[in-house]
Amino acid sequence: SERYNARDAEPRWQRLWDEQAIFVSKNDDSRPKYYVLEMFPYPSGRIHIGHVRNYTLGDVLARFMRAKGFNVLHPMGWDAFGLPAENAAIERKVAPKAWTYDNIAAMKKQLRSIGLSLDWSREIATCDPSYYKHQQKMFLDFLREGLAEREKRKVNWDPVDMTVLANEQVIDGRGWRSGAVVEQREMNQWVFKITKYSQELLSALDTLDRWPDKVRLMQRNWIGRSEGLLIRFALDAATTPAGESELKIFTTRPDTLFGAKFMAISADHPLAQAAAAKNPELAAFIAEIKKIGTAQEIIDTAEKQGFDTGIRAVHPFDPSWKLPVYVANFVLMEYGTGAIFGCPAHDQRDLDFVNKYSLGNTPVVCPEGQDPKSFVITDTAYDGDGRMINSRFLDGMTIEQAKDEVAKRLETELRGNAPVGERQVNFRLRDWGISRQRYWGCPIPVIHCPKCDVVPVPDADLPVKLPDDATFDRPGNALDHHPTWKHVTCPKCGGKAQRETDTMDTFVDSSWYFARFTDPWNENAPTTPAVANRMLPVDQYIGGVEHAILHLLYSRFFTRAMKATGHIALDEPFAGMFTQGMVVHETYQKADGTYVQPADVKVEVGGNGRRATLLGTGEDITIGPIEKMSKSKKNTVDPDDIIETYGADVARWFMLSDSPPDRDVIWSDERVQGASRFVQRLWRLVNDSVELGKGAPTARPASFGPDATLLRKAAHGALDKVTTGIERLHFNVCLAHIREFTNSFSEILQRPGQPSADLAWAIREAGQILVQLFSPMMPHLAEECWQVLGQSGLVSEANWPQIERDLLVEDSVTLVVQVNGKKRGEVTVATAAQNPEIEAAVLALDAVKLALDGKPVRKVIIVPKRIVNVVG
Ligand code: ANZ
Ligand code: ZN
Repeated sequence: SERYNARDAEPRWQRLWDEQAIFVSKNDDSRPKYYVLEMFPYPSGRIHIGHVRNYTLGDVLARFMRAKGFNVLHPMGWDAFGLPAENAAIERKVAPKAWTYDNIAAMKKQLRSIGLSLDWSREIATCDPSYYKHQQKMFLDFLREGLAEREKRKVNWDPVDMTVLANEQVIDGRGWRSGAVVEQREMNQWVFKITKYSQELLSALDTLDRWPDKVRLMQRNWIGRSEGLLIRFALDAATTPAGESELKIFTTRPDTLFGAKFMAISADHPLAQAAAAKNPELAAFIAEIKKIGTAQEIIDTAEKQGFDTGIRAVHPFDPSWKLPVYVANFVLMEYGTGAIFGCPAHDQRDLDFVNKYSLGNTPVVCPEGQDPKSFVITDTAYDGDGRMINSRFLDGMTIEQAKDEVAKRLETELRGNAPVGERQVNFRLRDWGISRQRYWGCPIPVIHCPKCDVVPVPDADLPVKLPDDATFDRPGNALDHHPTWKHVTCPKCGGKAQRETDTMDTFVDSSWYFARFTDPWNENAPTTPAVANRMLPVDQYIGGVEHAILHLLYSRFFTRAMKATGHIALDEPFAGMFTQGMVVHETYQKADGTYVQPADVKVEVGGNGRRATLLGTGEDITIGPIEKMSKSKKNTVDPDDIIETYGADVARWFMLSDSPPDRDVIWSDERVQGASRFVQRLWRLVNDSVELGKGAPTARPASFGPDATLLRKAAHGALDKVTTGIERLHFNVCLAHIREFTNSFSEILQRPGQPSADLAWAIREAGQILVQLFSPMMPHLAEECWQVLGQSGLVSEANWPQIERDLLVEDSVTLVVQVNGKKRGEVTVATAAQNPEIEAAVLALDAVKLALDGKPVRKVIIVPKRIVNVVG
């Protein structure tokens, strides 16, 4: 038979699948549903190899579940708002909308060429008014429900992109895109009240047992729950500015109160402001430390600095004990109360601080087994377990007991009418600031009226559409510059008013697209609740671990907020989550350090290992480390090139073959070529099997001879293993089983002579099973083979083969044979063999006779399925 020609076959099958709408899923389908979703792409212009991996993983599962009889929902769309479109507008003078839709068209073509089983009838682009109209509606619903609010906030301002950034978009104090040093500004911002759900978002993580532990842990840490105590420290009146009398702190370690050496407050704390009013030096210090901003990484790494305000606080358990109050750069206003007491012996930051300002330390927790008298702290704080020391009435207690004792005493002690201490749970999670000063995003549908303040845009006026004629000739928000767009009349009083010109963070767009996919045709509402509730949750979501925190957390919040506003009736959007590894590749550098593309390098394996030279010039090239594919390192491969050269099936097979899907896979041309050879091998094998299976009877033979049984066992064994492998997403293991089965299959096909009728039947069966097994991974080749097998219809629509469990039973077992406890050999017997049979087989072994050396057998001990010990 001829070689398999992917270039001819692949587009042909893609067209056919399309024409017959094979992968379109209907909402009124009565079969059980299965929702497979991969994170939808940003339309940057080109599909990259990471997309190919992501979508192939999802596609294998989708095709498999379809064959298993599910109504599979496998949609695709575009996360289409965002900065790059505006940058393109600035750099290339092309409108963001045109740029985006051109990219979508180009990428859609690329996606089609991969042969994905996608339901394109549900395609959505988040920049389409028919999508963001509903997002605006939900914003207004959230506003009514108290889940959206306007708030004056200190924000990270990117002076180059001229926009507010979320904390996570600030990396090492710089904007994630512009790289500019981020400034702090107070601005009116729209926020979503995600913190209303802090505890719920945390607790529900325990129910997500089909999520990676790693991701759940990251979310837990991000939410950051801590149990602690609020303590009101009295301030020494003589040292305190008028109007101030106490300092409220939050601590998770009230047990360490007797080790306190100082108090510290944030530069933004009102007490700091009050003290600075009379102290220019302090005011200057505050101005200085505010420059470093609020980004967590910076604060954690910056040198600890403080300034003594002169104010003294009174220890809650000892009126004569006065503690100095510092303004310190490591205390954040946004967490707890913006004030702390410092216990240097047991907190590293506090220790660094006292060591700088010579305030000393007193250990109050002593590790078990350590003599308290010799326990001193110098440079390393002790944060482990132990018993209380130097702590008066707490001495001898465990940390937990001491925490409880302090809480009890301070809870019951009153000052004024209020208790001095109060137990409190704090979360690190902040409300989600969604305002962005950008054009290419979803407009926030409110109007600012000088008389009526903030007025929601009436539902009937939605969507608030972006103007198509924005200009990008100066920095800042093009919506704000637009000559007419923002000028409107107030819907309430009819007076002159202005539209909100902030647009929503693009994370909002991706927080509910999975729900929209369930009924993207509904023009009147974001979802059709009855449909959404039936089709959700997403059964398997697949994407990069870079979205492990924000996107997933925001989506979990959004689902709850949509439930609160009646759009949906569930809490958790993603029942199963899978984070895929990256595609990585070696890097190649010239002597001058510039990177060159893999395509321009020749790698040879010689006596001294691998050596690389530049094609053409023969210049020496340094082989660098294996890294994530990136444009800057030039270690990318273009999916189009691969598909053009080898076909989509080869690219898909390679993506699945080498590593478990959650690990990185190293791109290797040799292995891609290996996959390509395997495709031809399968093609030949299937054709040969048709040839040899020709004489097979239509009816299943009443019995099978040894060869046929061997083949049937191999086929059903592979079927069994691939089935569970796909269910567990162990795709690389599945591929190994398919290869193994291919080997046994071709061995049998190569036997000389014409196969008997039963073997011919088994060959035909094995051919069918083989094609179905690889059909989720290499669907085009599988369709082509399916035809060769003489099957009617499409393999994409065939039911998954039934496993004959009887064939999976191992019919022989191998036992270790010992004589007087020493291993002498092995024996293989029928699984069904009884003890006398086994005994006879063992005693007949030469090795056993030799070891017994003529002595009589006293006993034979048989450990079923494992060991036979002959005692002589
Ligand atoms: C005294 C103490 C002694 C503390 C000790 C720790 C160890 P988590 O677990 O993250 O909630 N803290 C409280 N508010 C702060 C703020 N706004 N900025 C910086 N630090 C703040 O951390 C709680 C601990 O972080 C609190 O407990 C407080 O220091 C500090 F041996 O109080 B601790
Ligand atoms: Zn008005």
